[in-house]
Amino acid sequence: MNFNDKVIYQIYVKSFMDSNGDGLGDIAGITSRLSYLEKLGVDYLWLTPVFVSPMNDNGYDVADYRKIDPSFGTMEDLENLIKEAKKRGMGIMLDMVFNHTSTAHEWFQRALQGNPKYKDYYIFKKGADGAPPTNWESKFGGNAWEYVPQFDEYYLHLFDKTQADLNWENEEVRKELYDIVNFWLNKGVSGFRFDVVNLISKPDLFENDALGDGRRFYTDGPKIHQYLKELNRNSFGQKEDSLTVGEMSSTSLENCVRYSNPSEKELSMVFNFHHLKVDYEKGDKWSLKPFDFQELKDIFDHWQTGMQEHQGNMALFYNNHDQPRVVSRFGHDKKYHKESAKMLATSIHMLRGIPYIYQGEEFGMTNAYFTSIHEYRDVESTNYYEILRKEGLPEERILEILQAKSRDNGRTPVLWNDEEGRGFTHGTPWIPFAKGPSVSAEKDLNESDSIFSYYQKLIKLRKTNPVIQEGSYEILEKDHPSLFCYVRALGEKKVLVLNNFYDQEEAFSLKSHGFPPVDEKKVRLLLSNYKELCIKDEKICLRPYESVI
Ligand code: TEU
Repeated sequence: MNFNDKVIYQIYVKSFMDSNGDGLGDIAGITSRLSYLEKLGVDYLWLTPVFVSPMNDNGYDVADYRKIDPSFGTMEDLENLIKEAKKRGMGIMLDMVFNHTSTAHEWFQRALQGNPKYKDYYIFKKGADGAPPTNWESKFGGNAWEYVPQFDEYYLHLFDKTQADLNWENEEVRKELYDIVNFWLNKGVSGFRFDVVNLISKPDLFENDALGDGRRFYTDGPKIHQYLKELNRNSFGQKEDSLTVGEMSSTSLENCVRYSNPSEKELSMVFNFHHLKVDYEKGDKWSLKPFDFQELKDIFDHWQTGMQEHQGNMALFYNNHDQPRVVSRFGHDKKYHKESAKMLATSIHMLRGIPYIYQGEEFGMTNAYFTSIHEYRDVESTNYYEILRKEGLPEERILEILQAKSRDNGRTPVLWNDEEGRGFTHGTPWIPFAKGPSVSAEKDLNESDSIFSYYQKLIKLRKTNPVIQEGSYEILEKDHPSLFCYVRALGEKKVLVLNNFYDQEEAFSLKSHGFPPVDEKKVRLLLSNYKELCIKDEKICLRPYESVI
């Protein structure tokens, strides 16, 4: 099935809406906000993991894939959400974390007791000369192997040490996972996100890397395509209309084409993160660097053209629960808050692919602006705080880096209104509210030029224009220092998208790109984030952060 007319909304459950006053978002909270989501016009709601978990990584450490964590509610709550969402034309997508389980999972506990069947569910290896099997670093800092004294062996954990990697080589493991997907399909779930799914196939040989970076050994690993085809065939592939998206860490275009080209029968679409590393200094996330606009465009262009040429399908996004808020990152969250929020939305929604909106983005939520380490909750942030301290960085510098880079920037509770508890909770929120510019859903919705209404229009444009769903993509003014411009084309129709990423006025000449002048008949304004089109000397002038479609 083709999903090009669909828009997906991501819900970080813990921070979306608290229905019972314990300070934690929950499933019943989501149900209570369905009319808001229906009004926005989205088709699917992707829920981050709601399964039983010790919550060391906020649910990405699953201890039971078939049960709802009590902090999020009950199975009945989820069934009710599926039913109520369906009434409003929305499907529910669940987040399947299949690269690893929590060490609290029964399988791992049995493995620790020495049960050979379950030990083979994980990746246990002998050390080498008193050191771990390899020098690979975990994504959350430190070595990726944890020592288990009773076996004199180590188990692999690419993420936290409480997230043990599963052994996909073991057919029993793969079958267990298919059954889990089928269990949820039978509950009426419409789709799935598969967490870091391109890391599941590990190499035959575990070797050291000169710099301790093991990524080249396990990223898009040797049997990855075989495993995904098998997963497809044995579970969601049997339901034609289920939507699947794979989260692909440090992946390649070539592999993403295979993951998402329908003829390969693997997944419906893929996330990749190359465009979100353009503010990393030499690949290091824990550094500060203004984002490289040219690099951002080059990456978009490379992926748009490559995926189009080979019929791959891209998930389009800037925000999620692992990323700082884009309006604070590539936009201007103070002086041009509204303009830049809308411009960034335009730049991504009009591309070829399927757009994702992350909770709060639709009314311009910003970074957290925390000033003390005690405000952070994320395991990656607190680990790196310690690591950077040990490296000798001054406290203020570390806090400055966290302020820009921490995953908690995207995890503060949704600001529904201006009351105490911000419409999110009647209790104490599990993490402080964002301290940035004051925004709220209610405030935004009350304004005639709300960011929310702009998102509604973008969604409507996609739904009513086949050219946005199916059209080809081509970049214009490739090297322009401030503009990201592209054309989508289908048959006789063309949609021209102009985005100014900076606060200086720029101009775009229709004529020199072969377009007729703006008039009622041939060239029509579809949408802009400014009130009226500005034309000077037969050129479209693009004011600070202006978008014109
Ligand atoms: O994220 C995978 C991932 O690649 C990021 O966590 C990334 O490593 C990190 O942001 C680096 O800065 C997925 C989930 O989205 C994330 O929340 C989980 O923590 C992770 O997998 C482990 O399950």
